[in-house]
Amino acid sequence: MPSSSDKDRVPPGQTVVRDFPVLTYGEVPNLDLAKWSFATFGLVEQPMELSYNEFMGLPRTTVRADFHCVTGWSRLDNQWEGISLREVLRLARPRPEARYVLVHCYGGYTTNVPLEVLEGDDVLLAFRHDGRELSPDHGWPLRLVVPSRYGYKSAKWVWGLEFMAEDKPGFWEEAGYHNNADPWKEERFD
Ligand SMILES: Nc1nc2c(c(=O)[nH]1)N[C@H]1C(S)=C(S)[C@@H](COP(=O)(O)O)O[C@H]1N2
Ligand SMILES: [Mo]
Repeated sequence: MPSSSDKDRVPPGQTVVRDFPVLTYGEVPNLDLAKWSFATFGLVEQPMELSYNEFMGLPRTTVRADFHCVTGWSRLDNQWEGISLREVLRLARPRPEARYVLVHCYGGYTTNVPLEVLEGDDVLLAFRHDGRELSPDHGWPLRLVVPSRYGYKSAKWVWGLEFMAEDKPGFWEEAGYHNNADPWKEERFD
């Protein structure tokens, strides 16, 4: 519900929307759950490749968070259900040298996030939004949600996390969008 405190919740240069816009570069990938998997690889003690059922068997969490797209819209009070990134990190066990993660998506999209940011307690791999399964254009069956950064870090159709010692720009970061993407600092472009 909107309230007078909305103002403190909306970062500079953003406008609140009530609908849920779709922001996708390119096509919505056509995915088959029987072939779908989720992987952790790179600098981890326990590389994994989980089937859909294996992934869905992990303990679940719910996060309520605002979502800010760099193009200027913010959607407040999203309820996300999924698997906490902390749970994935607990299983994968990043090596001490791992400091950055490149998030890989079906369709080829990537985004880079520091490991420290993924350790935040509001970061999750979500399969439900506002009480419903994700729709295909919002990332079904699985998307990352990183509430503390602009939306381009919240990768849709995720298939894997690559743990790295050095940072490596993802799709929009390579194209000139800000590497850190903190909406409260208006880190839109680099
Ligand atoms: N795979 C993939 N993930 C993506 C994108 C994309 O184009 N491809 N767009 C990003 C951008 S710019 C934003 S703002 C959010 C938008 O999420 P939504 O379409 O569910 O609103 O998804 C992000 N994740
Ligand atoms: Mo965006």
